Amino acid sequence: MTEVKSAAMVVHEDDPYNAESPPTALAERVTPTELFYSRNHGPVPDLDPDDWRLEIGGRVARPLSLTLDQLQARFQVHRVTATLQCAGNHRAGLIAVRDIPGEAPWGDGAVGTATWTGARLSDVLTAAGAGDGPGLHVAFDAPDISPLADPPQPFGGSIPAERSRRGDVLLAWAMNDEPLPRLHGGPVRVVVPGYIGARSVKWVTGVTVQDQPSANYFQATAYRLVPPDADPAQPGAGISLGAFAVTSAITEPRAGDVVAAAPLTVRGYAVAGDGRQVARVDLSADGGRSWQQAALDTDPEPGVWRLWHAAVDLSGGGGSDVELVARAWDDTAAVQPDSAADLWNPKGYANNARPRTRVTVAASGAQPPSAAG
Ligand SMILES: Nc1nc2c(c(=O)[nH]1)N[C@H]1C(S)=C(S)[C@@H](COP(=O)(O)O)O[C@H]1N2
Ligand SMILES: [Mo]
Repeated sequence: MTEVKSAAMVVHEDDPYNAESPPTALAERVTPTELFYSRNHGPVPDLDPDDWRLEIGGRVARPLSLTLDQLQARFQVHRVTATLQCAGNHRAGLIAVRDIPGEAPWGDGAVGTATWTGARLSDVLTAAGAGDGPGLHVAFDAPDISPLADPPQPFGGSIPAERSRRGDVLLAWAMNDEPLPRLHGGPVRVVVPGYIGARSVKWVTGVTVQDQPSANYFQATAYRLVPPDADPAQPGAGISLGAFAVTSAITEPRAGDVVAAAPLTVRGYAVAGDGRQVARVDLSADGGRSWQQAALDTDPEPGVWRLWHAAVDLSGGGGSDVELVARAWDDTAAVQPDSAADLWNPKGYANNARPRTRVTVAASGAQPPSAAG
C-alpha cells in the first residue's frame, strides 16, 4: 500500500506523522489524496490486506469474521463523498487565547474531502443480526498502539448505533478511487461523515455492538469537551464529542499577506456537521462591523463542505491593515460563534469561532479598476 507524504504538507510531527493540508489543497471540492491531512496517535501499522480480518461481535445474533474479499464481494459497494474534520482543526485559534501544552497548533487544514468507497456499516451489522435499539453503541477497534493514551492502548472509539445505521457510514477500502493508503487507514477504515475525525477509526479490525460507548481512552477520556476548570485526564469529564458544529475558514489570502489596494477575491471553505448543510456564508472586511454575503461555489451535499468566495474592494484602504472575518450558517440557522475566547477548553477541541485573517493593504497599490466587483 502506498505511502503518501507530500512535501507540501504542513507537518506538526514526523513520528507519528501528523500533518495538515496546505491552504491551496482546501480550494477544491475533493482534496487530492497526497494533500489530505493525516492525524495519527501512534505508529502507522503495516497490515497485509490478505491477512486482515474484520471481527463483528457483541450484541449480534451471528458474529462475523470477514476477509477483505468477503467484505468487498458480499455487500453492495457504495461511493460516498464526505468531509473529514479533526476535532483539533483550528486549535491554533484557541492557543492564541491561552496556551494548550502538549497539543499541536493545528491551523485550518485538519480537514479534507474525499470520495470513499466501501460497504455500508449498516449492511454488515444487518448481516450479523445486530441490535440497533436506542442506547446501543457500535465500537471500533484498531491495532495501532498509542503511547499517548493512559495506559498506552490501541486507538478506538464508538458511535451511537442509530448513527451507524445511516447509509453514509462506510467501511471504506478506497479513497478517491484508489486503494486506501496506509496513512489513511488501509486496508479498511470507518468513515463517519459529520462526526469528529477521531470516530472514523483507521485500520479497523473490530466492530462491537454494546450497551455503552467505547471504554477506549480516545472515547472515554480524550476527545471530550472539558470545561476550563475540569481535569481533562479524568475519564468521563466533560462532553463526549461526536457531531461537529458549523465552521469555516478563509484559505485565501493568508494572515500577514500584503495585498494590493484593489478589489480582492477572498476564498474559503465552510462545513456543517452531521446531517446538516452549509446554507450561507458572510464576509466582513472591517473586523466584523459590516458584512456581505459570499457566493457559494459548490452545491449543498450532505456531509460535504462548501467552497465560497467573496469580492471585497480594498482600493480605499492603502497603507492600513484590514481584518477579514467570515461567518457561516448551517440549515438549522446555527451560526459560528464570534469569540474563540468563549470556546477555549483544556484539550483545544471544537474551535468553530469565526475565522479572522489580518492582511496589510499596500500603500502604493495599483489603481483601482473602475468596474470593481
Ligand atoms: N486507528 C486510528 N484511527 C484514527 C486515528 C488514529 O490515530 N488511529 N486518528 C483519528 C483522528 S483524530 C482523525 S482526525 C482521523 C484522521 O484521518 P486521516 O489521517 O486519514 O486524515 O483519523 C482518526 N482515526
Ligand atoms: Mo482528529
